[in-house]
Amino acid sequence: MTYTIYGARGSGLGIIEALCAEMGVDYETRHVDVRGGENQKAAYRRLHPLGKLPTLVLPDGEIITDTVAIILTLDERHPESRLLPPPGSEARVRALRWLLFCATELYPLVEIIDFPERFANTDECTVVVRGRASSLWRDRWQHVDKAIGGTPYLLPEGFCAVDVCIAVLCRWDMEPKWRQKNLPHVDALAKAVWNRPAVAPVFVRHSPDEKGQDAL
Ligand SMILES: N[C@@H](CCC(=O)N[C@@H](CS)C(=O)NCC(=O)O)C(=O)O
Repeated sequence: MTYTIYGARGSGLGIIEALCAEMGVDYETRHVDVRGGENQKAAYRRLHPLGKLPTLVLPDGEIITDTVAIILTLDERHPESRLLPPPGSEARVRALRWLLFCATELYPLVEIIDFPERFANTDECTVVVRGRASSLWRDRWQHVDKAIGGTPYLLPEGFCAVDVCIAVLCRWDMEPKWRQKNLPHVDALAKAVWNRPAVAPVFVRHSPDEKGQDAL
């Protein structure tokens, strides 16, 4: 009954790894060398057709890509872990709303910020496109900040998987000081998540290296 999660340090792997640690399920991680282009090679593309991370492989070999699909699958397989509030509850509606906000309005900007050349055909355009995505990234986070109930988690009902998504995503393309000043609720939520006993060691593993660089 071991889950296998593919990803890289500092990537969305941290979300799935932290959730598996919270649930106390057996899992192993497989490092994908994004800087070396391993994610774009045929072997990894057999798992994820676009070469993105993270990818989860279930104990029976079923492959799941995309963070929301992974979270919903884990929630369904381990309802006792309450990764998300129970089906039919108002809290679940709010959790799904902000989970999807993270997945559809925030996460796609990361590809533009990390790989602007995929969206522009000159160096000049690349700089403009990256700058615009980065500014949208900061604007959109303001909506997450306003939505946080402040317990310190998103929902007054308590911790859920969306908090982990927020705590991982808010580390990207954002100086900690800027986050603290401009997104005080996101910052407090992230610190609470990073300090959870099961999550803390995962977050240390996913912190930037001594040169301040992520693995991507
Ligand atoms: N839709 C995917 C997006 C994942 C994604 O963009 N992951 C980044 C790393 S955090 C990635 O794979 N970047 C490498 C690339 O785009 O080639 C999800 O929700 O998991």
